[in-house]
Amino acid sequence: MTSRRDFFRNAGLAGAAVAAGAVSRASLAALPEPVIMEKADTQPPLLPPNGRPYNPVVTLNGWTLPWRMVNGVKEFHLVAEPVVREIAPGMKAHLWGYNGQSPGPTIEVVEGDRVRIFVTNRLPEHTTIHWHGQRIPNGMDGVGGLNQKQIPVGKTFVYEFVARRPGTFMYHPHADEMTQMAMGMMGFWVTHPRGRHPLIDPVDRDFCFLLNAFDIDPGSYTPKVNTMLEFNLWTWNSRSFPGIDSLNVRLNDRVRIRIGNLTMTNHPIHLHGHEFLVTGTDGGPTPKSTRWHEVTTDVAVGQMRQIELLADEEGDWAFHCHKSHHTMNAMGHGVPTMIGVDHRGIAKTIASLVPDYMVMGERGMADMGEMEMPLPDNTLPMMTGTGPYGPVEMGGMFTVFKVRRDQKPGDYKDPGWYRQPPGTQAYEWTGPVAQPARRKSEGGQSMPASGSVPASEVRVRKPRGHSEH
Ligand SMILES: [Cu+2]
Repeated sequence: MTSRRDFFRNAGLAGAAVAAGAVSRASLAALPEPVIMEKADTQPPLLPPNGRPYNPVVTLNGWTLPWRMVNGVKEFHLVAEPVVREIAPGMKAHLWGYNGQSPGPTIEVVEGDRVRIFVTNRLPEHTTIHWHGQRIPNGMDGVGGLNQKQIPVGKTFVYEFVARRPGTFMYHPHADEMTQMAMGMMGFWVTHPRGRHPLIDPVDRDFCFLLNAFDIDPGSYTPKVNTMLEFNLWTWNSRSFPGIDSLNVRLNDRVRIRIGNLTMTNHPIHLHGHEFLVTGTDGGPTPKSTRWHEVTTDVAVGQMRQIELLADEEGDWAFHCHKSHHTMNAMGHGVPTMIGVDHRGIAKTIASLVPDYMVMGERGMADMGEMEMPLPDNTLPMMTGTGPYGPVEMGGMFTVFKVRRDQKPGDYKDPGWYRQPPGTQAYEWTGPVAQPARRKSEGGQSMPASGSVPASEVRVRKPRGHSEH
């Protein structure tokens, strides 16, 4: 029997890191007491209180699960359960996750560690956990029906294996997988190398997060689990911009970022201002001869990518998925392209029927980033966020990589907005602007136009049965 005090002493929860936002639930005899996280904020790294030493990771808008050491075995307790996750300020979702949040806590161990993971099922249906990417005994691989019986509602199963290979991994159910992953059940796993590894360089900051996606109708709370492609919330660790914390580093820090994709589509992840190397996949560290510099790397479905860079350019650098639909929140789809369409006439008519009707997108969509639009409760604006110079017009899979000269080693706090040195920002030209010379005939040299081409005309049909040019 382990009391709450014993558990905390054994686990040696160093610092306020986890203790601050965590509560412990009352005892399950002989099991490590589950530690529950109540906050969606990025928690500071959990320094290993015992076992082999390692340099811990920081999980974006997440945390690392404490363990207890029993006769040389690291024991963890995961509780699969319904959770309320704040996707961003102003929107909460009813998800399924582990230990109070979705995704679940990151599990950090060291190559060669023997780990024992108790998994308690508090969901309304059975579940399992698959330890994606790891070399483990077949009976521990977690595919329900194939490797084990599913964990029934209310029961606890035990997984035990040696973390044989260092690298970047994840965990997720392999039971009613479509539903359980669409509801947010997943977590990150990092196995640190034991001592110096020829392909794993030490870094100053080591971040990790999962790419995930939800389909939650504006005004509702529960994801539609049958959605395959048309998700409306693109998230990093179940958070959407501006709810995703920035990655804060010190100038000239060596930085590693580990990314896993558990959505149904690929995400080209793009960093501004720096080049990086892909130093690892879920197959382990990449041979050095295979590494080349990139600024965007595609993370395909079910893959993990580990990137590394030297943060040697000060500033606030955008870091985002390069699919522009993935840097928008709900309402981004089903809005017709209205650029160039003059609908002054109909706006009044519709407004008499629909009081809150607004004309959208006549001059592009940028207005959406600053408009005060009436939204249903519990949803996020499509394009949002405010920077030091105005609306950022983003959402979804977007955040900021903040490189600062005066950020202290080990300090992960947001330093605020970057102050650019005078004379280093794009500025308005106030001199004369010459009209550009325009080509008179279509086609150019290779396909000269024969004869004159009539100007094309678009016919726009408007309501009330009449049409105009
Ligand atoms: Cu994407």
